[in-house]
Amino acid sequence: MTDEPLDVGVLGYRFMGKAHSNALARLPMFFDDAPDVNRHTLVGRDEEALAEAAEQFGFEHTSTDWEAVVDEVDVFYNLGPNHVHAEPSIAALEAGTPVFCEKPLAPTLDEAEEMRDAAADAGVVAGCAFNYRFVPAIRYARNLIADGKLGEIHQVRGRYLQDWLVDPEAPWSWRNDEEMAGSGALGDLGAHTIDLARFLVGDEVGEIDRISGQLQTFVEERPVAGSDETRPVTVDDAYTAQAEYESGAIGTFEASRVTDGHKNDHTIQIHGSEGSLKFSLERLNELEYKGADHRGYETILVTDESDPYLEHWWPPGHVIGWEHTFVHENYEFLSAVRDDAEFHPSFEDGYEVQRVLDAIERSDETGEWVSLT
Ligand code: 4PW
Repeated sequence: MTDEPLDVGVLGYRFMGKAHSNALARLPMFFDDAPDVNRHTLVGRDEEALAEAAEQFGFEHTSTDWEAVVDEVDVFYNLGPNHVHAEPSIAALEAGTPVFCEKPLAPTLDEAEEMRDAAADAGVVAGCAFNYRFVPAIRYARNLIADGKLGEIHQVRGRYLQDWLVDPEAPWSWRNDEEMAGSGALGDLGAHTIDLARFLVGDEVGEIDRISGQLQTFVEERPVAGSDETRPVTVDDAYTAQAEYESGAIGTFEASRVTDGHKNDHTIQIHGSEGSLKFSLERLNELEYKGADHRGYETILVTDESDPYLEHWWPPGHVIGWEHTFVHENYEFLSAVRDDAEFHPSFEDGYEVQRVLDAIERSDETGEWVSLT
């Protein structure tokens, strides 16, 4: 345990770079007991864009050389595209530097396995940034489930729907490329739902025992921004899957980036012998709960001081948003680094999710159920 400020190096300065930098800036203002953090070095390839981002996000230094940075800082954040998750993260771990890596852990199961093993060998904190575990209403739901309020868990239903690729003219990006992303909606969105289900009911239902799934690509090529060229789309636009857990509970999962009208619709439902729960990211301050003695669902507003993380924010009813999930996960991750304590979701958790993603892809290829245990 150390009280020295932690020097953080961050690779990536786009969407996730901004979300985590905002969280680091908010921590001292709202979480008194969070470790002190220096936004030390921002890492990227384009010097001009990097300098601009560093200024905007409050970083002291920039670097185009991640290899030098992983050894120099106290904590390394890997927020780059999926194909740059493995090498820098493993190098940081080999240098004894704790790592926080965006999801999915890697584009392939082999790389995820190498990352998991590197974390185990290094014996330092290695976290996979599944931020939706840190929504207060999700924590509240997990506590209800752990208290037995739903009875025996029978069914899990999860979907994550977006629509930013429904337009065939939406430009090609690394997220459309198998080499760089691994998979499409499956890894980008489905990974979150599979992790959330593990977090909510993993203790009750165990791991997924077998799964079957299908992937579909509706738009085969997309224009390259600023040119007349197109590039092939080599990942899925959407997937569906059905699963059986070790306990015999069953689950259905789906994700899509082409579901017109759904911007960021991450919804999970849990059904047990004595009750049900529904959560939707579009109403993230609420949880719908039906107990055994209720005729229907009641809506619980999860904004009280006694609710998870909420004593740090505003009075009851003063709702929080998507960006707060990043503050909460950074608080937990950095506290674990300072205290040399356990942190979840870990690289091991990220690897377990990757096994499921890989099994769904294999099921799509063979048309068969795939066994995971
Ligand atoms: O959580 C989501 C991600 O996994 C985000 O809201 C955006 O869609 C960014 O990447 C995916």
